[in-house]
Amino acid sequence: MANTMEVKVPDIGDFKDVPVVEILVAAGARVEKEDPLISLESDKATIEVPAPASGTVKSIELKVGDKVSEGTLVLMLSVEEAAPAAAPAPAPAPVAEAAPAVPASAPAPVPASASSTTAPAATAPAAAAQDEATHDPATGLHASPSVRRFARELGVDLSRVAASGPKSRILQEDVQAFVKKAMAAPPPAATAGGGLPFNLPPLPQVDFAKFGAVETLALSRIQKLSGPNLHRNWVSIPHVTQFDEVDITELEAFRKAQVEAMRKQGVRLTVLAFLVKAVAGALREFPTFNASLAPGGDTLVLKKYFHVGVAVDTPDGLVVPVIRDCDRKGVADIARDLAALSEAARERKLKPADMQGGCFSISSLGGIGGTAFTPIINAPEVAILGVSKSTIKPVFVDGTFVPRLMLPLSLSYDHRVVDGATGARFITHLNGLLADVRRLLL
Ligand code: CAO
Repeated sequence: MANTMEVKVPDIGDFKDVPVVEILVAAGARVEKEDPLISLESDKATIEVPAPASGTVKSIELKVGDKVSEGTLVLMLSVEEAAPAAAPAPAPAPVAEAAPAVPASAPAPVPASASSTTAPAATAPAAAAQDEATHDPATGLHASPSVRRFARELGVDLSRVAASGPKSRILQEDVQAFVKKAMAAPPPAATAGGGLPFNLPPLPQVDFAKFGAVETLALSRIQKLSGPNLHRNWVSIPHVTQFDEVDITELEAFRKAQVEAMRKQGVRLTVLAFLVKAVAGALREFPTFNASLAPGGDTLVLKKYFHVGVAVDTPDGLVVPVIRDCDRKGVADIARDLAALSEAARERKLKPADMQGGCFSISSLGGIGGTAFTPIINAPEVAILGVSKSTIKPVFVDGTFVPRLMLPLSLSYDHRVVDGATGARFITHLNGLLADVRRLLL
């Protein structure tokens, strides 16, 4: 007949209010007498509380982080044989006497350290007993307490360690191999202030072919090169994207009036050249947009030149050649540079210097479509302008709706450098420059 037993923290010597660092079993799990149930860790010792009898865990009565002393209720255990209604778990030393043999594949004992010892009463055999691998149904992990302790000391998340032991058991060597690999890996992308922003679990590995036909396609060289940089920029820069719409009706009328004359000079005049010019004007007005965070993240490097990068779509992927000194160039010269650089990009003739020194980038998808998007900042720049397709919209002017050509803008900025009000002022200023093309001449 099954009895329910309260399992309490046994005599743990002078230790009081010791934090629970690990719960080694879950409700519903079958445990054998002496199996470790929880780990406690004071600043001097690690103590594992063993099961006083074999049975099934009915409920866990504490959680990781709780502080416990002798007599604290650990869990409720359903035991087959008659048992006292309440029993403290045996002290670690007696546990050793009843401990099962350590399997041949058991990891080497963890070297003793000041921060990791057994409980005062524990003996060497006790430590060996606690090395019996336990399976945690909650996490699916199979590892002995000493391996768990070893991993904990090194700050290793066991769910990220590949198991090489029998029945997918994680061995001490597996933890060591994991740490070696992590140490050999290149340093993680640091933020301007240093440090890694996330510690995420690996993505699930899915066999897509199980669900239907698939084919694999290698990423292009440019995609392989730019992917890690885009990822770094996306996770390490706090992006804010500010949207706006500019009335470019007048600008478009002016552009159309010039297109033919410019074409005769070999210049293809699109709205993008005006945008580059307007951005240079806005950068002059808002110096923190024409800046980069210095290493360490405490100071801003303000640039006194105005070089604007333009994202160009090529069959191999995206590249960002830079148009130099846009503040000093007219719109026609900018259009000429833009055409030359985008042609060189598509013919793979860009030189590394053509893609260096940019202060701010523009990514225009206006020739393709879409209403808005959230461009990723091209670090170490602090902002980027996304441009979408202009469309004619009804705009309420002087009491009536009139058709106006509206251009959607999406400005992403680094919120460590630019605050929301400055972001809104920048885009409003840019809007004003584009809405009244004469202001671009000033
Ligand atoms: N709204 C409406 N029409 C637009 C427009 C806009 N915002 N921008 C351009 N157009 C029109 C142009 O006027 C042109 O029309 P015509 O064929 O009648 O002359 C047509 O769209 C194609 O323009 P374009 O794209 O060839 O020229 P551009 O100067 O606007 O852009 C370049 C040049 C190199 C930036 C562009 O070709 C390009 O590669 N864009 C993609 C950039 C990109 O992929 N960004 C994404 C980055 S994130 O992955």
